[in-house]
Amino acid sequence: MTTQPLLHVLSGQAVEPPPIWFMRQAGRILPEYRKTREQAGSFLNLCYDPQLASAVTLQPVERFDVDAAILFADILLIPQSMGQKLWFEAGEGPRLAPEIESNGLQALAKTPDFSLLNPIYETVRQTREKLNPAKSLIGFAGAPWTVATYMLHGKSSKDPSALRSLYYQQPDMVLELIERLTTATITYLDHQIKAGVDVIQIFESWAQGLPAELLEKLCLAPTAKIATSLKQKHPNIKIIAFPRGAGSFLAAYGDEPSFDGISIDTSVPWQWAKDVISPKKVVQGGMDPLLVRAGGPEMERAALKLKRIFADSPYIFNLGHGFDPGTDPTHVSHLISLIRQPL
Ligand code: 1CP
Repeated sequence: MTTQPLLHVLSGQAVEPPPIWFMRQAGRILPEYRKTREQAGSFLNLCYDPQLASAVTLQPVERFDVDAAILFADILLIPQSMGQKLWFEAGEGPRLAPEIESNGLQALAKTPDFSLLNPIYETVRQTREKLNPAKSLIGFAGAPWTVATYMLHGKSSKDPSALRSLYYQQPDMVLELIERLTTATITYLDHQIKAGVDVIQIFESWAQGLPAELLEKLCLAPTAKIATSLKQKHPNIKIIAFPRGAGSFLAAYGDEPSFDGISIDTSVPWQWAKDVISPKKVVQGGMDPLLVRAGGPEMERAALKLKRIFADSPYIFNLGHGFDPGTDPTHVSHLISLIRQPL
């Protein structure tokens, strides 16, 4: 019998109070994170330094007593191991070069160097060793389409429709890239599980606006392939899919046997998720991160409403996306104490 509330709920049992963790709980809002990040010199140095990355992974558990730690890393380490250069422009975000849209798949290394990812597994080992056994350690990766969007344009695509057009113009190239990412991601997550993570979350951050046919082909099918393969190797691993912006196509995610949990974004109606997804999968998240930034009565009202809707169903408390960087950590502590009070 597991003592981890997150694993308990992911096995399909309602837990009261619901387990709590937050997306981007480590890197967005904590002053202690900023200190460690400074010590590391750069974000990527931090990702590849197991001792410091492990310290940062544990910080939110130490400060907030959340039920899970999420590995400190990034979804863009995979393209780096596939041969693209990765760096971060201050105030602008990630850059990958050479980008694939104009250079084709030759932009990638003939032989990917997946040994670059070894320090990440070491972070997992060190973290699992230090983490309280009642807390879960979540490993993660980006879903292939989401990672492909950065690889194709070499940066964050503010205009996702350009990527759809690219797919319609060069479907074979995009599908080949997704296929390679799927294979690499299976290996990456398999190693995270072997190193000790309890749960995997797959982030599909750029599903929004895709027609259903593409959601099926580019998002759901590759994500399900990853999850199915991981479950074959590790039958007890729990897997949460987070297709942000998938709208009512979430129902199809609910039908995929290899997922245990579905994380819902800010736009998903809670009652709809409870009625349509809860009978099939554990629902996670949903609350607007900007409510936590605001704090006060609006945050309190929303938190209690969410808790009421999912009372008696297996549910993981989380937000509809990562914390807003301007969020005051005392709002987070207050939110947690509210969720942990009986209704
Ligand atoms: O709590 C944590 O911080 C955990 C570690 C974590 C995770 C789970 C980081 C650290 N990034 C991620 C996931 C991630 N990275 C996603 C999926 C979740 C989401 O949609 O937010 C995505 C899309 C990325 C890509 C990425 N990496 C961006 C987004 C750019 C865009 O397109 O808007 C950025 C800015 C990064 C860098 C990054 N990753 C993590 C941190 C702390 C940072 C900031 C680096 C810095 O400038 O110091």
